[in-house]
Amino acid sequence: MKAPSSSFLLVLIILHLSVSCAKRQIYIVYMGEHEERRNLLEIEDKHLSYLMTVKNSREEAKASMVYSYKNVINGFSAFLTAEEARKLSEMDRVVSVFKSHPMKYMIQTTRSWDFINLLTSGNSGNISGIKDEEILQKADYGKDIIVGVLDTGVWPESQSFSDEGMGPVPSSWKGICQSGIDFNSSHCNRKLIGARYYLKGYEAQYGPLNETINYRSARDRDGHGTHTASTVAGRKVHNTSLLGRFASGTAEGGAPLARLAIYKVCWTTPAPSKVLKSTCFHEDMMAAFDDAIADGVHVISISISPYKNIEYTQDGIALGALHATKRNIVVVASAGNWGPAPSTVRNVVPWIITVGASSIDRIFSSPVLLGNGLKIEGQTVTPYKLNTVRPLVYAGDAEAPGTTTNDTVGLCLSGTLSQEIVQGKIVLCLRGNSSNVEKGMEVKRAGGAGFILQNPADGIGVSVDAHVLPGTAIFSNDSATILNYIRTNKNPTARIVPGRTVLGSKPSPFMTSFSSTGPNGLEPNILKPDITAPGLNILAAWSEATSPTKLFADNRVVKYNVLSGTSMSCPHVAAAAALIKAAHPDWSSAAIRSALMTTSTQSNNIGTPITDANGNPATPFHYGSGHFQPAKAMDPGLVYDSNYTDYLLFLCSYNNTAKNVDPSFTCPREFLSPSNLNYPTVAASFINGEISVHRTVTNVGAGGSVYKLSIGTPIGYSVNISPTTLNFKHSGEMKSFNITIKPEIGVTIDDYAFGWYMWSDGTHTVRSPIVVL
Ligand SMILES: *[C@@H]1O[C@H](CO)[C@@H](O)[C@H](O)[C@H]1NC(C)=O
Ligand SMILES: *[C@@H]1O[C@H](CO)[C@@H](O)[C@H](O)[C@H]1NC(C)=O
Ligand SMILES: *[C@@H]1O[C@H](CO)[C@@H](O)[C@H](O)[C@H]1NC(C)=O
Ligand SMILES: *[C@@H]1O[C@H](CO)[C@@H](O)[C@H](O)[C@H]1NC(C)=O
Ligand SMILES: *[C@@H]1O[C@H](CO)[C@@H](O)[C@H](O)[C@H]1NC(C)=O
Ligand SMILES: *[C@@H]1O[C@H](CO)[C@@H](O)[C@H](O)[C@H]1NC(C)=O
Ligand SMILES: *[C@@H]1O[C@H](CO)[C@@H](O)[C@H](O)[C@H]1NC(C)=O
Ligand SMILES: *[C@@H]1O[C@H](CO)[C@@H](O)[C@H](O)[C@H]1NC(C)=O
Ligand SMILES: *[C@@H]1O[C@H](CO)[C@@H](O)[C@H](O)[C@H]1NC(C)=O
Ligand SMILES: CC(=O)N[C@H]1CO[C@H](CO)[C@@H](O)[C@@H]1O
Repeated sequence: MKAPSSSFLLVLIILHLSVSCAKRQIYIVYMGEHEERRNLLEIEDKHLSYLMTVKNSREEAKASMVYSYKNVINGFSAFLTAEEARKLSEMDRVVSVFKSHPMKYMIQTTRSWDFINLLTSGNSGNISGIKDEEILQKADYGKDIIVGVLDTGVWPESQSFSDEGMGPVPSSWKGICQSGIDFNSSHCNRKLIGARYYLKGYEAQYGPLNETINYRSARDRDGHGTHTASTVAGRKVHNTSLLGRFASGTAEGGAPLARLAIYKVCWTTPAPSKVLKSTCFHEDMMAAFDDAIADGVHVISISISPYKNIEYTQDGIALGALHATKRNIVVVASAGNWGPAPSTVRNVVPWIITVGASSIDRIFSSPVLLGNGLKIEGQTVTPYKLNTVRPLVYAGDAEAPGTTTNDTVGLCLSGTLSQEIVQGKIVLCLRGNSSNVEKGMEVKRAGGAGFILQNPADGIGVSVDAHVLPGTAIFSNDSATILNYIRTNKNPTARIVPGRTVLGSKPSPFMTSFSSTGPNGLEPNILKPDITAPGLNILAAWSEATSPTKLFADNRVVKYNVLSGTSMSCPHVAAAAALIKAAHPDWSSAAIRSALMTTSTQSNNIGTPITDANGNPATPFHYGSGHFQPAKAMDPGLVYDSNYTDYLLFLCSYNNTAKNVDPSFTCPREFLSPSNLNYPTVAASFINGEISVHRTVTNVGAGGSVYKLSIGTPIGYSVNISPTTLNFKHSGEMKSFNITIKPEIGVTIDDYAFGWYMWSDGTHTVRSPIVVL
């Protein structure tokens, strides 16, 4: 099992509803957008009148209604049978009707932002000639920008959300601070300017919220939402660390003066489990989008990604994001933690910035010293130390009879270890079937002194945990070495060196093995993910209502915690988008995305190409355009712009689906290929002959600049771009060019090919990857 520890995933368990009428399910009846602001009661009445055409009475219609979307998104969600859904889909003004897919969702750091600065100044040279502090000043630290975070809520008492010294709430803000359990308007401030919660979908599917396992309010029980929100916009907090020992330093979000609006859409999964897990539903997320747009957020950060790709027109996140994009709200989402297998990237619509996860230059070194003198590298953030030599045992040799099968031997699953054998020893646990922290809990239960954990992911990236006992995680390939030592020695022993934080690790960044990868499973002609940012072992604020491991049996409380996942990289990019928005309030969401992507880097801190976790060169399927460099993105030179109309034209070429989101739009008679969306990357499926795509760039730098072209040709193809020089007389001017890609004669290509092209005026470099599929 290569999935990362479930402690950093928001997971939705497949539901088996045992409702009396088995075929009743939640559907979303989507009606596009509201034409004008009307009386909210009238809208709900109107929605009810649609429902009444398929239900027997007004009461029945009312009882089946889950949400009426009233602000921007027009539509409602309701319990329907397949037949009722079909009838509604044929009604006037109904754009589409789709099932709310019950699916799995996955759901600041001291070092990660410093590391970005290092990359900009150290690795790529002082090209922009501006220090990062100056950039932050130029963006006023994101002062008037409002970032909406759709997640598990927030722990408002965290110092990261202090509003000390902050100016008044921007006058454009129209949101609220919704009261609920342990949360009222006094919990909002000039930093945390809004908070709302959505659980009608959750309750419709799971029954009433068990208030002993979560707060009926925006207060965070899980920790994930507090972590992501503080990564976007946490204040500077000195001397933070995990458990006083790890990753210590100053924690600060990427846009420290930006405002936060919290939309709680994920809730504790009621299924029995030793670890707290959370669930998010489409209909709740659509309601949050509907409010966030009306409230006046500028950026939306959504560290939630579906287990499976959902068609664009049936995906609550994609639809909500389209309405947001129409108003130039930047939507940033996580790519998913389902890597490294190909085509695992999620949130693939072209109007969302999709973020992969890479490492930073910090490790938590805790090697294992074997009795034979061998030293095996390991990492940990457990506060417990066991710096003495102890007998070492393999879990597979320490199990109570009958508790495991051939498939589960050695995995330290709950209830398997024999206390008699394990007592006082260090236990080697193999990966699979349970999370890292659950394995630790089992070793502790059986009286083990410490444990060595085989890392679930292959390669060099190790996601660390604050285990409940001494322990360290080793590279997955090293477990065989330790097992061999145990097998060939009568009295095997080991010592676990206590963990310590080590900065400046090289090479960095590398792509994490869990980060979801391309090609895009829905529309391969749009490259996804778009970009990568730090997502491995990130320290940020935490909920004091859960433990750092999220194990129910762990009673520790921490203010900051270390987590890994694309959930952690997404808010880094959201923060960068907020800074750009602050510096360039008139830029479109596509221009901001373009600025981030075309200025990203493909090399690491030793000046070589960024690799995957196994040391092989990473490709645009891992990182899209590359690793973000916020300072450079402030001044990109040129941008690839697109607007709502362009996205609808894209949907025309995508199976003619524009009518499924906006029936007022008429597709042209001849569709261009989806590759022609004016995107900052080029992905094109090769059919035969040649591929030709069109691009337009807008000069956002000074007038009088001349951009020259350079090309990195994909192996086996020729690339022709015309013209090769772009002369801009003034700022705001647009220039178009065509890209033609042809296979070289006599070459048979049976794999993906990667290349790039770049415009440069000597100061700015505007780079785009090319992928031929
Ligand atoms: C970068 O260059 C500018 C001028 O080109 C200089 O003023 C600045 O100090 C340099 N910054 C660093 C970090 O070297
Ligand atoms: C909000 O709750 C706190 C307790 O958490 C209480 O002291 C305060 O009076 C409440 N404020 C309002 C406006 O209800
Ligand atoms: C609510 O959760 C608690 C803690 O998990 C559990 O003991 C209790 O039985 C649950 N109540 C209901 C009604 O499910
Ligand atoms: C920082 O925190 C640690 C542990 O929490 C404490 O021992 C130390 O004195 C603090 N340092 C400063 C400068 O406050
Ligand atoms: C389990 O593994 C043992 C030893 O490798 C083998 O003898 C046995 O047949 C296996 N059992 C099953 C059910 O596969
Ligand atoms: C395991 O992988 C790491 C990182 O790739 C490498 O440094 C180490 O030598 C490998 N160990 C073995 C036993 O192959
Ligand atoms: C969108 O951009 C296109 C150019 O790509 C332009 O022709 C069109 O007017 C724009 N539409 C809107 C609504 O701004
Ligand atoms: C779009 O077309 C492809 C094949 O052309 C098909 O696999 C896919 O299911 C279609 N999607 C929709 C939304 O119709
Ligand atoms: C790009 O190609 C199109 C269609 O082939 C053509 O009409 C257009 O003039 C070309 N544009 C440039 C800038 O070469
Ligand atoms: C329930 C479960 O996840 N079982 C898996 C345990 O791990 C083995 C391999 O390690 C899988 O084959 C099982 O499917």
